Amino acid sequence: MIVTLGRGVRPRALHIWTRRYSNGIEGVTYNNVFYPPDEYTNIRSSILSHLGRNIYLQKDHPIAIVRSLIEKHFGSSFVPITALPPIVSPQQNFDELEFPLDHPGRRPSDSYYLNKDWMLRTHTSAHEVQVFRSGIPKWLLSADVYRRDEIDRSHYPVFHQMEGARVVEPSEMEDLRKENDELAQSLAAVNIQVEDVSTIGEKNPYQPWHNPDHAKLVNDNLKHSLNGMIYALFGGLATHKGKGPLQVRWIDAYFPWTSPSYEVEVLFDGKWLEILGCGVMQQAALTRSSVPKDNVGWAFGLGLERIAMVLFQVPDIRLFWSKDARFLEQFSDGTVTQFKPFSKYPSSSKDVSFWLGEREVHENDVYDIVREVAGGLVEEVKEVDRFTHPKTGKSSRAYRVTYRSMERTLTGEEVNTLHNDLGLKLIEAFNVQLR
Ligand code: FA5
Ligand code: MG
Repeated sequence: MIVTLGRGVRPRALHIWTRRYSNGIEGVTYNNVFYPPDEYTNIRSSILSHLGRNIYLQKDHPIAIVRSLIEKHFGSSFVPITALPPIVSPQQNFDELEFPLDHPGRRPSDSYYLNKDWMLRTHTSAHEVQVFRSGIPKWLLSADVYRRDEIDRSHYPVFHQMEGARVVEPSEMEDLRKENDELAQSLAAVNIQVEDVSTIGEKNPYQPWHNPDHAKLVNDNLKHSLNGMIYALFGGLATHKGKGPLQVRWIDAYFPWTSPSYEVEVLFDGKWLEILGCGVMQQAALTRSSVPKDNVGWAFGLGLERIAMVLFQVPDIRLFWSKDARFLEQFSDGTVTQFKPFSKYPSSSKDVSFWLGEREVHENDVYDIVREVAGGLVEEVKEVDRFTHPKTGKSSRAYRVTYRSMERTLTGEEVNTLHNDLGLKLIEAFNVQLR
């Protein structure tokens, strides 16, 4: 992998940026391809440095362990797919999946763009059409995904998803009926309680062009397959803790490329945790992949970090990126063990407040600057105040930044330097005035 900044293909240090564009980016070269910047460019070196880390493929890494557990559960008939490059077109990430043009996910405030034609995938669904087109009927695709989001212990701009999908031909429907009966029987025999509050109907319909019997068989297969997977992952935990059955909940959802669509939640420590989104593939998306029109398919996308944090009891999502042996040496392939915190180092919270200039500033722009300055040393950023002066009409914002290293105690001086640097970067990027 080569990540270079600037016009040449010559690799340069990631911290070298020229100030040609508002965010200081001259352009990115990745795998020998140069992506010229334009008004969409909002990618930063703190994000680019994650490309190619591939922690979901790393031996004995918790994210890779969860991936393998799921692949093992689905068995060898589901083809595992990995290592697809993270740079995709907005066509792949959105258009091929029927996203409307005004969908908020398309905004540069929510997604990372290299330029208007290329972006970092925001979900593994970006590869659905291409994989279906290859003709593989059952597959599991894992990858790193990128989203501009808030900063706290469960949100990091890079995380991992696994996409699973299956397409069924009309001639296979009778076998699917038998398979569904068997899956239902084995689920009835284990300690799982599935609450299904989803309702097929006007808001979440079967597709009118489907054979209703086939659509229902595929829909049932989706539900049984995912309940089985969830039990395989979490069932041991619930039983182990003697807390009664594992509780799973299915609720209606909306995704532009599936109908019906669902989200699945698991009750964990008294809270419902969203694990995945899924549904019956919209036929338009399958047709785009050259899948014959009487085939019916399902797809799901789950968050590997969400599952790993629960299974391994990892309290902060940043730990997955740690290169510290005290973290990495605790895990080994094929087994789920509880993370033993090596220490909780002290945190330090500091406020930064500023008057906005001419420009509106999106909170995700602020979070990206914090990541740029503090990297893995920031635990949380909270907006603590938004104010508009009644006379001058000037607006101000205040954020509380919590710094903490997962690996050592930060000195007061270090934190002050980071925080001063943050102030300077905010001024530079948004032309704001510190209060
Ligand atoms: C999607 O990304 C859809 N592509 C899922 C899908 C696939 C639907 C196929 C239908 C068919 P969503 O944005 O809800 O949906 O994310 C899916 C899962 O990724 C979530 O349930 C969660 O487990 C995980 N996830 C989402 N955002 C984050 C985040 N910021 N940090 C960690 N995990 C996340
Ligand atoms: Mg969701």
